[in-house]
Amino acid sequence: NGVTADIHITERGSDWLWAAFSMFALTTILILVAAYRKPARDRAFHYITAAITLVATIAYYSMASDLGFAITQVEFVRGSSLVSGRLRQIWYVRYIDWVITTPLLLLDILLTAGLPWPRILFVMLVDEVMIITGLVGSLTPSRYKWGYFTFGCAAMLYIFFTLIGPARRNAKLLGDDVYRAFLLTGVWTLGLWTLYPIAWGVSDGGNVISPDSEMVFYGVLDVLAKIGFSGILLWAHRNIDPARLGA
Ligand code: RET
Repeated sequence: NGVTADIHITERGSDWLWAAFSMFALTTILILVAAYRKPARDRAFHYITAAITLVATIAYYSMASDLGFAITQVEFVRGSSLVSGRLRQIWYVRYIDWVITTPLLLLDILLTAGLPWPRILFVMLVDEVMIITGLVGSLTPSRYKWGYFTFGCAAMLYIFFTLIGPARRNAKLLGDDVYRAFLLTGVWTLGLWTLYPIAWGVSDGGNVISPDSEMVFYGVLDVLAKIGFSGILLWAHRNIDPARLGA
């Protein structure tokens, strides 16, 4: 009955993770090189963004080495009923990555929008609720995991409404170049972040796809949401003085 199915990634899964590791490592180096070519006072966004890709580099080092997971019982569908007892690898190391990096991604966007710092801090804390409910839910064997998932989705919606409402209105007041940088990074983020709960639903949540497929699904999202994001952000900021944004 496949009691021990879905355990461990394959050799090819690991190869893909090493490729992603290399992309994150290279991006970190490139961002730091770009940072040192600027005056020290203009490097705020470079440092935040390099921290994001550096943390991802370490997370991918772990996963490529088949480290950073726990084995948990999950429910699965057999015939027409939901039975429990099958085991699955839960990659908790990705949540440790996200709990550090997703608030920093929001910091990049909300500093661009020039929101007051208490508001930025609060949105970052709500983001931590989103990630930690996802982690606890993923380690919960029973269907109570979907309760955590629901709390996480509510937190994500709060973040989205803040981006679409107050952050967008504020960015608009700061001029065309800032508004363009905000829109590009904001739309990129909204579009990609929406796919994460779907990936969760078919992996840690519903146990529908194998750990290898999970690595491809989340991996592509992580590369776009971190490396793609960094490129767009730093390019859009090339002529904006960070001091203008209080950064
Ligand atoms: C979880 C499950 C709980 C509900 C929701 C989730 C959303 C996660 C998101 C993660 C974004 C990660 C990024 C990583 C960058 O590399 C925790 C999966 C809503 C949005 C951008």
